[in-house]
Amino acid sequence: MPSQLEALNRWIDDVAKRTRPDHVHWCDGSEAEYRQLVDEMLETGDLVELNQDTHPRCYLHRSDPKDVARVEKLTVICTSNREDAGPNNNWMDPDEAHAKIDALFDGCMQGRTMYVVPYCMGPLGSPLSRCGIEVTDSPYVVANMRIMTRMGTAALERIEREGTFIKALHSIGELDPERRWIMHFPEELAIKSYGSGYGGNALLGKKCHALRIGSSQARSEGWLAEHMLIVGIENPRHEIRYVAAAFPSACGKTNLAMLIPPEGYQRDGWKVWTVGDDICWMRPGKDGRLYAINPEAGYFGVAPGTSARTNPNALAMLQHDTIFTNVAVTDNGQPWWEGLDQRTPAKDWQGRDHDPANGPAAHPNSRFTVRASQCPSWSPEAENDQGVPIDAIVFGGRRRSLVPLVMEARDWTHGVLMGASMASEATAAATDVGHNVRRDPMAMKPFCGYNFGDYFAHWLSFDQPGMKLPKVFHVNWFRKGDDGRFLWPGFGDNMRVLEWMLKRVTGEADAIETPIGHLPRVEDLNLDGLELADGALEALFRVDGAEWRDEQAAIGKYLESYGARLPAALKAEHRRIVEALEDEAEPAPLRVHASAS
Ligand code: O2Y
Ligand code: MN
Repeated sequence: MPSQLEALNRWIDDVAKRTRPDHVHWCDGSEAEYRQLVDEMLETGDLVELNQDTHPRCYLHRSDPKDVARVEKLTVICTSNREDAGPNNNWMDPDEAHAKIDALFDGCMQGRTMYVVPYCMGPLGSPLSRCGIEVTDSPYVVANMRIMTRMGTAALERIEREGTFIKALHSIGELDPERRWIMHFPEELAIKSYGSGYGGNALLGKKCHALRIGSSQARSEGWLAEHMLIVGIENPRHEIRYVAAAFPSACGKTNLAMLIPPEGYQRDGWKVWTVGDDICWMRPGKDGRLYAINPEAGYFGVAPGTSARTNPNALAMLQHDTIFTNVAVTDNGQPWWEGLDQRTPAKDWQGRDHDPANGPAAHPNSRFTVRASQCPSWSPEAENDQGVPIDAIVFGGRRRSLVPLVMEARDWTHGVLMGASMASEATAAATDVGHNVRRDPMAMKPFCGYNFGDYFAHWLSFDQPGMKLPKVFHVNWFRKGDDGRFLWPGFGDNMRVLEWMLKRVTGEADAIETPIGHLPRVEDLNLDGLELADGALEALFRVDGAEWRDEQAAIGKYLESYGARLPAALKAEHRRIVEALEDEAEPAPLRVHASAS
């Protein structure tokens, strides 16, 4: 048997033979190495210095204008059996996929340096963490991986000790959208990505490893790799309870992860601690609870919309040591994006003089990359090797109508169904039922590395005797009134909903039972200091029987698309809800004082 180091060296030699770089650099992850990379990128123009007086060690990267986001249609799962990838993924036969992408890799690094980047997803000493090696020809990717992961010598040492790692090969190639693939080989624990230097396509530790390969590994090893933020909520008795929450993009995930409680809550001693803003790995502990780590060490957040009102914590952390990608710049060299403030930028994301006729100044998917510990609400528990115990799992989507502000699943199976039927508006829709709403189970549609039918079964399998599973909730911050305005203020006031959930966890609050889940009683929601429009509360919790029967019909159709792989228990749970809705002509339009279990 070759040692792990020999196997690694052989793989690196093979890659170098194919890609033919001028130099090979093994990254140690040191500060000196990072500085050297930054200096080289400033020299080549890959990075532009921002105002170093107001934003020390902050830089701007402008990506190729045709390379600005993840590309789902070029993202494939390569399994021997097509059914294992499922209808939720693009599929390619592994041999065909290797042949296709290896042809692109041939000689692609000539004239470039090949960087070997050992990284660890999760705290270096945690049994929940997993390692990988990304080989890339992009210094921008290396710099981002150093912020986003535990990268360098310590990760390499763990790989040598552990004897296993994900092989992640990346080249920016020609940045040609016609010669671009993001391929995953879960059976080989390998990733190959060619032709993009952007975010999820190129920082292979993130979506490719921590979610697509991670979810498949998690299934075989008995844990969960989820697209979830993790927050700790500290109450005035200094007890901290942890919540994991899954939302599709554009639902304010980073804002919720860094929430600042309303003034009254702060006065009473409530605090929010950020463990993670995007990805959560959870596994059962000896006590039957689920313990979670954030496999990442940084945030790759969307800049537009981030402001002193929406996310003061994020704004504070972006004042230094941050790489910005595709934001605009003010005339004094500061980063700028839509929603930040009233200033007019000088240059847009492509470096052109700003002209509103060209569209937004910052690209709508412009990003910041920053170390997680720079966030004022960062939780030191993010470094806990054992992870944090999760008391509540929250699913959510953007729904202008139909879906109440919050509801609680009656049990784990119902919670899994809630997650499996999650949906969010893709565009401003006239009506909330039908093709404008995209189903996005557990917010994992673009990220689950295997068949969703098997994934739902894996979720259900955690419901075993002795397990103390989290309570499951569904939220909708985005319900609108007849006047088209949001009924709920969101942001810091979402704390009120989180408090109700945690009261449910500790048995301190009652609830109203409806066919679709348990709703809060008004007296159990802390609404002190909150001014809502007349009738808003009733509208936020209205459950319309006819609309919900239509919704359940749409959910049933969607679930059927997973055919024989759909677990019978999930089908039965769906049937139970359909029948309960049929039994009740008009379920529970906010019964303020009625109470149920
Ligand atoms: O467009 C990209 O490549 C970034 S995608 C992304 C980045 C950070 C967190 N979440 C996401 C996502 O698409 O869910
Ligand atoms: Mn995400």
